[in-house]
Amino acid sequence: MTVGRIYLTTPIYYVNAAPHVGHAYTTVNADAIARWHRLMGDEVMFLTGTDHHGLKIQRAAEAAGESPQVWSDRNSQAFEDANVLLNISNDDFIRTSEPRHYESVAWLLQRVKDNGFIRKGTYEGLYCVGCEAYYEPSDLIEVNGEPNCCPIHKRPVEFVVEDNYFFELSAFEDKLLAWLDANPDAVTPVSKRNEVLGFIKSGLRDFSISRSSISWGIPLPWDPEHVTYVWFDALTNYATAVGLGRDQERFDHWWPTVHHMVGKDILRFHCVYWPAMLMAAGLLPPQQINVHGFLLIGGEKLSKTGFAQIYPQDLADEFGVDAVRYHLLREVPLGADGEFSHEGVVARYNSDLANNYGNLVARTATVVEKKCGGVGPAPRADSPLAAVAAEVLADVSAAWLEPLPAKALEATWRLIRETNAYLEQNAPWKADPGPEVDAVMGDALEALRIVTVLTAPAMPTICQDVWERLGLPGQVLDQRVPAAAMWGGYPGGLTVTKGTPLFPRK
Ligand code: ME8
Repeated sequence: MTVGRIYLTTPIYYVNAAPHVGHAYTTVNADAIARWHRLMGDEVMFLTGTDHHGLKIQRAAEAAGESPQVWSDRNSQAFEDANVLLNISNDDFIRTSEPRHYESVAWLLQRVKDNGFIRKGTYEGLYCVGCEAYYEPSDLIEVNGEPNCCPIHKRPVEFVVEDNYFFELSAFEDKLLAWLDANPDAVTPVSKRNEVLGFIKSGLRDFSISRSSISWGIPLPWDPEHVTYVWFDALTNYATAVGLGRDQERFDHWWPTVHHMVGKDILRFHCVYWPAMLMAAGLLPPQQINVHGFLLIGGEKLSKTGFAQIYPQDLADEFGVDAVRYHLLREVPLGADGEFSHEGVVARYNSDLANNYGNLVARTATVVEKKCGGVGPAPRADSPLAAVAAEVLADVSAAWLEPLPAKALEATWRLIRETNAYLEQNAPWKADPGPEVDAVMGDALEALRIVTVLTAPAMPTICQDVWERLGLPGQVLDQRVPAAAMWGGYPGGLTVTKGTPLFPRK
């Protein structure tokens, strides 16, 4: 079920604060999906990065007494560090302050202008600096008696009047609807697709793409007094990284396969503005946009400006990197909002990792050591676990491609649970060494091998460790599914090592 080639992206994050688990949620999910595709043998390009322009960044730099370039490039490092910490396998990291991006943005703007979709006008509007977006009065809410607050940042918006260039989004209503109609999977999940359809059908307004009042941004090629404002700049990063306007061959290679993963806060920009901008330039809209919900703390969106903050490093110190990755993938399935809590991490760690996967590894290795002389027996072709493993492989493969990592892991854990139950039923630890015990342990080792291949995109380091404990050679991530996850791959005769507990109980 290989897709052949896929170009995966995360949003580029604003550099005005340190990365928190909200960012890690998106990046780890995209990373695991990228790793699954590599495991399938697909050609993968995986991009993440940081967003450097805009008023928010300019103001933060000014407050620190630094140039926005220096300030934003330094802060971007925190995101690269978080990627290293979380073992993110990105092939590129883009900063919108880079020369390659200036070149690609200028190319796109000029192309859209030449095609007649950019015009000059005056803009009056209510602007949220936090979102870097204009709001309609009807979108605004009252917060603690303060009217006209942004529904996301809960702070008053600003009234702005200026000469701007506009992108003629209104010209794309029919084309966007036709695109969504022809591509039912272009926006997932379906609830978010419906939101996009509703937004387009309610009527699209042209949006401002430039500002003359600030300097920190990319100058318009035909009017350098203006800088490109935020979304035309930020969204283009995805095209920059594969050579838009600079390397046509590379762009043509990757662009038709692009899949964006984004939070629901930036759904409109990715599912409406961006496809229209691409169409205006005569380019293909994204192949797929996967929109997820928010991690919440006590019902509130976890954000860098609010009080509710949890940093990946603190969790990694306590639970280990792979357990943090597992939690981010498993606890809140992509799509809906979900609570993130310390108690939740402990509970899932204990149930799924310590009591299930960790326990299966420990008890299997212990019995092989005690009853099979430390050498793993081969599995039986007609093991009752073989049928379960086949079903699990089909479910897991389908779920990763939806893409729903939480569902894929849930399906994988079925094989873990059924193998633990099979061991309990047969209780090889009570039996005398012999063919019966060997048969049961061969089956358990094989199930464990399959589970370990299927879990490797989620927990690459732990799974490599288990792979080696099972005596298997090479790298688990160099295996190729589906072949490597089919029953019968464990050869028997390998030395099995018990090692220290993988997931000590919390
Ligand atoms: O919007 N739960 O950057 P940003 C889940 N630069 N995901 C969360 C989250 C939470 N509580 N908090 C943040 C921007 N995220 C722009 C994007 S893209 C061309 C430009 C994740 O730093 C989620 O992916 O505000 C969300 O969409 C993104 O971080 C917003 O990051």
